[in-house]
This record gives sequence, structure tokens and C-alpha cells, in this order.
Amino acid sequence: MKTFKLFITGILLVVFISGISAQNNAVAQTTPKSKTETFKVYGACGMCKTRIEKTVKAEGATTADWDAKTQMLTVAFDPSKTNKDALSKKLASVGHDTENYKAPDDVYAKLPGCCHYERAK
Ligand SMILES: [Cu+2]
Repeated sequence: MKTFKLFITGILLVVFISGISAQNNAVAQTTPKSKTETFKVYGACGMCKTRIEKTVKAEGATTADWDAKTQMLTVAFDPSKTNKDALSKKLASVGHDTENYKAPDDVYAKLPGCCHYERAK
């Protein structure tokens, strides 16, 4: 009888604990995660600002703000959907150098004249 009671207590404990972890999982799934990163994106004018912000938003950023003066981009995104590296790579592919990725020369050359920012050597 003693073993039986212990057995039941054990089962109840397992049920109770798995209930709690299931609840935690539900909370984790319904709460959208957001991460904010700020990094350098080379650009020059208002057209660059539009292009940079549009590009990262199309790539999964929820908010984006690029400052033409400091050439710093602040982005917020869901880290389960995208990351700084992917956003940075995408920006290079549309003509904007970043800290880690360089835009292909031909893409940079095709940018409108006002967008020809000074490239890092
Ligand atoms: Cu521009």
C-alpha cells in the first residue's frame, strides 16, 4: 500500500510538472520576441534611407530607422525570423556596404548619383 501511494504521488508530480512546462511553452509561443540592433550602413541621401528601411522591413524587420548623418541603422526584429547578419547581407545586395558585407561593385555603380556614398577602402 505504501509503494502504491508513493507511485500515485509520483504520477501526480509528473502530471503537475508537465502541466507547468506546457503552460510556459504556450506563453513563449504567443509572446512575440523582439531584438533591437544598431549598426553602420553606408548611404548618402533620403533615397538611401527609403531603400535601406524598405529592404530590412522586407527581410523581416518590424521597425527600421536609418540616420543619414551618422549612417547608423536601428532595427527591431523577431530573432526567430531573421538576424543582423541576414539583414546586413541583404543591404549589401541592394548596394549598401555594412560593417560585415560589401555591396557588389556593379550594384553600387547602378545606384542613382545622389546615393554614391563614400565607400570604405
Ligand atoms: Cu541615396
